[in-house]
Amino acid sequence: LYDPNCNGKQVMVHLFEWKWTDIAAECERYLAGAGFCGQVSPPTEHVILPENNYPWWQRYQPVSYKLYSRSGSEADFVDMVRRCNSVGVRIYVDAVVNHMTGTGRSGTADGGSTYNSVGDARDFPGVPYSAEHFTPRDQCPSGDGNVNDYSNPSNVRNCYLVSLTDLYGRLDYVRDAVAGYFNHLIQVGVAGIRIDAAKHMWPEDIAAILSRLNDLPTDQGFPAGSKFYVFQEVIDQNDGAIKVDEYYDTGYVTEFRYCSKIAWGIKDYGQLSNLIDYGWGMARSDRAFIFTDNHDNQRGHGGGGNVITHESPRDYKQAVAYTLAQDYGFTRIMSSYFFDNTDQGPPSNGGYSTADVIINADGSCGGGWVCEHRWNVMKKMVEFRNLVAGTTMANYWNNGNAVAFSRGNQGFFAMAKQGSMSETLQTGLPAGSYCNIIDDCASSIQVGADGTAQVNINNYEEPIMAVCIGCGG
Ligand code: LM2
Ligand code: CA
Repeated sequence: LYDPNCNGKQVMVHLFEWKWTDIAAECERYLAGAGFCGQVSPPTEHVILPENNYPWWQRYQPVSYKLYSRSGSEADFVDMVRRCNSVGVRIYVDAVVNHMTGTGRSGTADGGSTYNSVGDARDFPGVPYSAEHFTPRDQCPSGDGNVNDYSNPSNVRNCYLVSLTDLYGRLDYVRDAVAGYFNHLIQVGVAGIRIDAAKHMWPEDIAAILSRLNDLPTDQGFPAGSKFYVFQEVIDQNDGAIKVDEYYDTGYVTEFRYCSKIAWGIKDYGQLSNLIDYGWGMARSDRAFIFTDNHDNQRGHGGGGNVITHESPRDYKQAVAYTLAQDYGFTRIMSSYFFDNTDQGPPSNGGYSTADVIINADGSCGGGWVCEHRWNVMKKMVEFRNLVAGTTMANYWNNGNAVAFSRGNQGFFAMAKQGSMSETLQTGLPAGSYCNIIDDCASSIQVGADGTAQVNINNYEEPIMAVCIGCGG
């Protein structure tokens, strides 16, 4: 439940809207060597909306739990999970189980299942669900049946989120159906899930689903008794009745306050000293699932917010580097595609067919894919985070323009907002010479017997130093 089952690795990348065939290849050619695990987009059958030009959010309107989506078929999905597992890259699925499609929709999904939510109909024969499996209207204290009062948990959890047909999670039938979907993922070899819209589900309903799950399969390399890793999407920005700590018993929780905090800290380095504010109610470290931005808030969805994204590369590198250097939470990196409008789907071959990810000769991506996870700073900081795992931050120093700290006596990190710094600092490291992995060892520090070193940074675009025992080896 709390172990990402990622063989000790500390970071996952969200390969937003990638096809299964591309992810399988990426596991083998990049993620395994770079030390990542990976989150994928919802694999279930979903609505198809040509009238909205096939937006990315089609996949947040499931039609059944058949594994047939814009990213590929069940056979492609199984092949991806198995190939990734065999190179040590664990896969986490984005699971949409609070609801099915929006109201007023009908048609046939890409895996062949029909759906009808027009009027009072709630027909999803691919599961199957019918009207009695959706939250009764008298359970929702809202005038129009939609979520509109975040101060009232019954409103948030029993009403329809942006008119999405809300599953009645109190029913054993619904719990069994969702658990059946998850047990299918487990049998394939998926290591865990993001629970989409968990804030809109009752924690006891989530617990009841999880209590029905099998252990992870030993034939996919999981130690006997391994549990499905769970991180729950709970957007708690101190603006409503639902708090992240209600969900600690059922897994990790997304910590969206971290997104605003790191954005603020990069703008004003002095604020980095107060990054984790338990007075704000931020989740405890062993339950916090953190990221600088996600697929929603990078495009103003899911509540949006002031977040730094790949569109400001210099700030973004600092934000991700700091996130990976410090010791709070379990971390996820975003891997995006470029977009002109906030609904736009992934790069396509025309219409609904998602384009391949292009890998350029220099290792960057083309064809409209950003691939932040392939940027040099991100790759190196993932190496750093994996190697210093288990240590805590120490020797913290911050003068408002530059910041530095050690990770126990294993690693040392420094960053300079204006692009340069020159300071004698305590590194916490044993005496010796250590090279900066961020600039591929072009610079280094000499640590004396007392643990101090002269720390110089002179690099405007990537003003970051990371050294550690074992780094760059
Ligand atoms: C989430 N949080 O709990 C995500 O933060 C949010 O982005 C997801 O919505 C939501 N869960 C449901 O999974 C996304 C997208 C919405 C989109 C929904 C459903 O951000 O814009 O809503 O997926 O596809 C769309 C339309 C909306 C319409 C709805 C239902 O944008 O206008 O509501 O479909 O037809 C009438
Ligand atoms: Ca609900």
